[in-house]
Amino acid sequence: MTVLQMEKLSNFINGEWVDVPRSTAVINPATGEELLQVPLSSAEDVDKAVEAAKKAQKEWALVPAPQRAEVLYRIGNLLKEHKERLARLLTMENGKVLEEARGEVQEGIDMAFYMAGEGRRLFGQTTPAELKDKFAMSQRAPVGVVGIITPWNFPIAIATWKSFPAIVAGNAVVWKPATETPIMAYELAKICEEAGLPKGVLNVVFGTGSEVGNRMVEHEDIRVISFTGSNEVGRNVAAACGRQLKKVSLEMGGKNAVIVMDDADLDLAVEGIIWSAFGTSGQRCTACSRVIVHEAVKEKLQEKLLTAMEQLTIGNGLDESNRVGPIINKAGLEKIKKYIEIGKEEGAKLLAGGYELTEGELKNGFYFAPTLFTDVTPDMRIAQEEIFGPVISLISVKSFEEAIEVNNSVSYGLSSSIFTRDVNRVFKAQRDLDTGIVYVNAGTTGAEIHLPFGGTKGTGNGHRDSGVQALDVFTEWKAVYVDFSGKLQRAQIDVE
Ligand code: UN1
Repeated sequence: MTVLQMEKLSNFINGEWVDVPRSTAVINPATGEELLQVPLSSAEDVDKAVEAAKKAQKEWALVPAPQRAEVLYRIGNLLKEHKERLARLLTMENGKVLEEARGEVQEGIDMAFYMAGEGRRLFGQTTPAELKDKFAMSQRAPVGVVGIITPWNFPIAIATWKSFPAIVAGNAVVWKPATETPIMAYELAKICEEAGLPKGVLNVVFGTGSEVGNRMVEHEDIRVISFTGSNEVGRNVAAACGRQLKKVSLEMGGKNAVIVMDDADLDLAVEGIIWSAFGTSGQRCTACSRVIVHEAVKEKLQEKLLTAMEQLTIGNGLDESNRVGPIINKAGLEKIKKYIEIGKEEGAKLLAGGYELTEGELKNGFYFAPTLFTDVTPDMRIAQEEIFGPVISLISVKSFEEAIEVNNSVSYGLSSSIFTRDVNRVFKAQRDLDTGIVYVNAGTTGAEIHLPFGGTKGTGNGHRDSGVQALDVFTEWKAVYVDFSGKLQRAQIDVE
């Protein structure tokens, strides 16, 4: 039976598919149609998942890492085999256009193979010891049971950024996917099952943040929480984890800018802006929502942007002629509309878009016209707060230094980009842009999975997803000393 023939999804606990009485509808944002029901689990369901994970983890940690990695290789191959089908399902539950959905599944495939490689590395360090006939090393140890909480905008990629490093390092996972996009979670759990991941190593509990998420955060046997979502929720998660001295890794969005200098290739800059601002309808943490442009090229850039925006085709992502899909749901749409009003009240000039699209086939979905504000000043709310929609604010500056300053003037620090041909500016920018990710002559999106993903300031709390750095979230460093002198040697005292 394919997932769309199912009426309701089940939790995946200890390798079993477990029915939950309460549920809510999953809506295709392109059409407004119900796809199926997703469980609304309770705190007790989380407890059961943690219990299973705890038991499974003890065994899993003893499996040699290269063998743990073999499961990830199989997962990677299955993801590859099912890529097209998964991409279509992803488009249906999330709305992103098929081309982007394929790209997202590809991130999952890449992550599987990359982390499988870690099974033969998981490097630690050997260091000299202070004393004779003594050996010292530090190695990574799994933390135990980890909780991952993932958003709807990248329902499979982000899940793999978090679960695969956790799994290869010998942890067991309790995962709460977003209720808007549970199909990717179901499919990934199915693939893990088919790949032979031992039962209990990955558990999926569907439900809301207030029930499932809260219990995960409070549960004393979950030693790490890795969360991607809104700033407001992330701060609460961090506070609760802090009270329990629980490690927490947060990724909470961005207010990413493309800087266009007076010497930039403007056509290239426009392509970069269009792709990173309107791809995924602006619903990426990395989406470009500010364009900081040198005053000498402002008019020209504006004109070129407007022309390019007119060419964007908007509609159901399953139709490959569409470049921009819907917004996730009504609430997302309302939030964008609210910011359009705020922008107008603040005195920004609306040059394009600014309205919901309801014509013809679009009427039952949630669509918003690509929007361009100009004459925006850096302190306006539309230039400071994350809108999570297809809205760009154009800010004009007089110099390179001012551009950097404006870029850094927001509370977020995820991604940034600069278009310039001046090599000195390139190197200054990569040093001075206060974001976790910097692009030169490319838009703000498109992070690759083998590099660290995350940001400074309000974007996170110093941890990174993906890349080898993700292992730091899911492992503890253990220092090991082996004294082979046959006598008691006292460090710091018996040193000759
Ligand atoms: C996100 O929006 O949270 O860099 C993830 C990118 C993608 C991932 C985005 N590779 O845009």
